[in-house]
Amino acid sequence: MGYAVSDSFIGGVQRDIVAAENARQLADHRADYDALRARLARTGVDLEAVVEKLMSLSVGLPSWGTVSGGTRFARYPLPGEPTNIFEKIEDCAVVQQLTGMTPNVSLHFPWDHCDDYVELRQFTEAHGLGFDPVNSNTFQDQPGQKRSYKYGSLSHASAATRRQAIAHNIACIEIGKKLGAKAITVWIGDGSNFPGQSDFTDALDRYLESMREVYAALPDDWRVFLEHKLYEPAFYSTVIQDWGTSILCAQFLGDKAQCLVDLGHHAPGVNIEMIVARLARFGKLGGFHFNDSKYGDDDLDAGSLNPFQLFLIFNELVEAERRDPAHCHPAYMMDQSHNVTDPIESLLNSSRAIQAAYARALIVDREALRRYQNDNDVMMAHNALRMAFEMDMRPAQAEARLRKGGALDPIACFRASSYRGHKAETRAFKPNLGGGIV
Ligand code: RM4
Ligand code: MN
Ligand code: MN
Repeated sequence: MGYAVSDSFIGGVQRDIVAAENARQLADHRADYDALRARLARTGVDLEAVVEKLMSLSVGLPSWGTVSGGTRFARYPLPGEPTNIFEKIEDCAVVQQLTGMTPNVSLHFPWDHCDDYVELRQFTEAHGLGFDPVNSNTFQDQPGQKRSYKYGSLSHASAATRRQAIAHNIACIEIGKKLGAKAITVWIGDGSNFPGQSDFTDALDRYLESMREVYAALPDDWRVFLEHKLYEPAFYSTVIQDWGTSILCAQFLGDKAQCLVDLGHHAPGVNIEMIVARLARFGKLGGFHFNDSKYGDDDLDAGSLNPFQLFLIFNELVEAERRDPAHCHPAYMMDQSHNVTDPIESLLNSSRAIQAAYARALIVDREALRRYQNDNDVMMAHNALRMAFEMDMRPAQAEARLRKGGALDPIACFRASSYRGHKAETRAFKPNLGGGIV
């Protein structure tokens, strides 16, 4: 196949570039870190403990997020972008190399189909990566596919189409088993565009019946994540449209079924952090798709528009973990579409934004917050969150990256490496200029 692993192939950014960039910034970094440590110590926060926590943060990379995304109008491909799953893994390895916080890749089938999954697993592991949940795709027809998903998949009125969609999900589980993944995320585009087109209850019943079969194919140590989204591609009704339907379905299916929250999949203004708290309370918070959104499922870079919301979400995640450390382990992933930036840079920057939200959530004075809440001291309760959000935690974040062998300034290293320029010379350029999100 030509994807033999060799030393020169592994690790996209030359180690000496990272070392030189880190050395150049080290003295400033040390001074900033010491200042932050002293500042936080005055409020009883141990910065070392925060850095330890940051070092354990793991956010999965979406294989599809390594390629230039697009809108339904157009796509502007980037020379040097990956053309297959092996090249996507190479790019993910760069993000992990520089951030140390993205050790797993989430694959999407059939987009990431390959002939030899043993080879893919070895290749991925040789690049220092593993696998997060696999994703099925029954929202699109594939060449040669027998039955169309135009009118739905797992909830389709035709039993034969439902069988095809069920078989695809089970095939994804089989691939995931070969790769060492432990979960499958199921998002369907099923719904309707016209009032009257579909019966809400029948469609949901058919979905549940199909999902029961997918659920039955899960190995003992696997989970299935149900991902809701309010609209698109269906513009009138969607079968799994919100977290209410999602948790009901997860409860119907059983313990291995949990809900996945994609930050772009809610109506504007919805209190997503509260959804997180509710799902966690009932043991159904399975996973996360990080991105940012202004209008709908925009798939913008995490934290680029609303870092306060991202912080409030992490605040709930930290709370949930504190309440139930044995059970609350949501799988964190990014799900973004990079339309106008280099995807690697977007993934680096998004990692930083997610890490920042977590770092700030970790320094909330929870005892004081509880006290203010119980005393109905509204302003001080609010400020307990605001003060943490307004703290510049970048030195702690950089320290966590450094201790994991990463970069003090990931984007500077990436740019210094000329990685993309090199790939533009060596990778085939197969531009798909048509519309479509990926
Ligand atoms: C959907 C949803 C899914 C993702 C696809 C590409 O809107 O977010 O998670 O797999 O897009
Ligand atoms: Mn998603
Ligand atoms: Mn989405």
